[in-house]
Amino acid sequence: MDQRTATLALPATPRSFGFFVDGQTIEAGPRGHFERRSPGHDVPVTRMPKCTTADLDMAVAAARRAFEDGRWSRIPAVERADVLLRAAQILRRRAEEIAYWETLENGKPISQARAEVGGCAGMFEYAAGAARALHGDAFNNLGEGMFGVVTREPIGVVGLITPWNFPFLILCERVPYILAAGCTIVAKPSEVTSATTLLLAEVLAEAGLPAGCYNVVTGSGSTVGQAMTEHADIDMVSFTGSTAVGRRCVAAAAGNFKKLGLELGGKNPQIVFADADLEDAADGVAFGIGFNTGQCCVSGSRLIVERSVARDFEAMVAAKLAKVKVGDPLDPETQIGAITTTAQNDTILGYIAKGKQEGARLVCGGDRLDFGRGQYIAPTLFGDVTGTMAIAREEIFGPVLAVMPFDTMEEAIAIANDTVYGLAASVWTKNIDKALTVSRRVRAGRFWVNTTLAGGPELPIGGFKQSGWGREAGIYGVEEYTQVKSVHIEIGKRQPWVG
Ligand code: TXE
Repeated sequence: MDQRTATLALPATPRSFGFFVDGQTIEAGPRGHFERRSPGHDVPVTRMPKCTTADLDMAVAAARRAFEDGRWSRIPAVERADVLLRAAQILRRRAEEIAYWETLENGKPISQARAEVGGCAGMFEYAAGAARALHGDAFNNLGEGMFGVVTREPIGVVGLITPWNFPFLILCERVPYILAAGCTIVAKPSEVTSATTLLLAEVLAEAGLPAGCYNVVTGSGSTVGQAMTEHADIDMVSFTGSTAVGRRCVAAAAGNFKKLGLELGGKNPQIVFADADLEDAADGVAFGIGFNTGQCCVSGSRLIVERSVARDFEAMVAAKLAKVKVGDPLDPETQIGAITTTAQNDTILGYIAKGKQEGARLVCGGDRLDFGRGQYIAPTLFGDVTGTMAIAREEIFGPVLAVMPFDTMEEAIAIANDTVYGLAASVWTKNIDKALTVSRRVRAGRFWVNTTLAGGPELPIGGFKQSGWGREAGIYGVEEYTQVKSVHIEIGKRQPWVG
């Protein structure tokens, strides 16, 4: 049977992983394991070493040695590019295996995981080019006796803390760019989704990345993650996760003033004008909240829709959501899989209860779906939501959409900006003036016109306001992991200070 059209089988026994330091896989041994159960099937699928802060120290020391001796940071960019291109080829070859473990640990549909791994290979290809394109600046306007050059240098050892919603995609929106800049890495994946971060270590080793340049320490956020943000020998931490932990990272980073990249929460608006292609917009809005079970920092979780079409449009979105195929993540037909963690499942159900309590009108969904095993929630839509309700203000991180009508463009912009977050936004209209005005006035790091959740290796990712600091991906994402040095070069003899 064709593997890509059949529902895949669960592993017979959970797969045990070691962690990865200085080119070596180290078994858990006396550290013990975390066991991960598939959220879609409620069976154990992987076992990860419970690493300690001593393991982190060992990984940081390896990354520091690798950085300082220049085995990666000082080789010609074309050689770095070769490794990244080989990694892309290996990723494509091993895509099926990576997608399988991603789906088992995360609960996302296998078809989506496959597409994500393909996208990740593209990130490596783009970053290979960016490694070679990265350059500084020259100042030939300083007079006869002086020439100025600005160089970009890799920032050093980067700690990478990633979440469970896109374990591999978020990793690959960073790793190739960090490597392209010439840095070395210690990665700490979420304790519930570490498998594919470790599989990437095998891919990079096979691609020829020197030992010590990519290390993975598995462990809890409160121990290994916290120690990483405090570590005196890490030059920069890139953190993706909750705003609360992001705040802790800022405090911890003060120790050695390490640079931080932060991608945090979002409460992203979808603004729909009456003149939009409403069929297209309804599909986009349903995708924007249903994709990855709404567990995306860029999910479009607030539908701000022109009042004249609000009720009809709400019904169109509800009809779309009712048709989406929710179910077994290993079934290639599935569009929405399981909720990744039991804590997140409880959080989402808690917000649904709160929405009802606060007087929002439940249009569709609103409950868990019972498939006999695993945790699933029906895509949910609330009408009559006001700006003070929790479901309008707080990041739910689940398939729950809040509908808020508007009368004028000014009002739509005001509602869109009435949030502490600023990660992403979409506008749906066939009027170019409205599209441009809204795109300029909404405060968000990513903006979509007549589409949503579009991405790729070229355009940068990151947030305004409390959604974060810095940018990942694109040439900006490579530059983020560099620092600039100014070099003044005297031509001829300098003007003496002492006569
Ligand atoms: O995130 P945490 P959680 C949001 C979303 C979700 C909420 C909670 O709203 O409901 O966060 O999710 C590591 N120092 N997002 O609790 O705890 C942790 O091990 C250093 C938005 O899972 O922030 C994991 O690797 N690191 C989001 C990573 O941080 C620490 C993605 C994220 O976990 C740490 C995920 C500490 N003290 C959740 N504590 C997005 N922006 O996409 C934990 N970690």
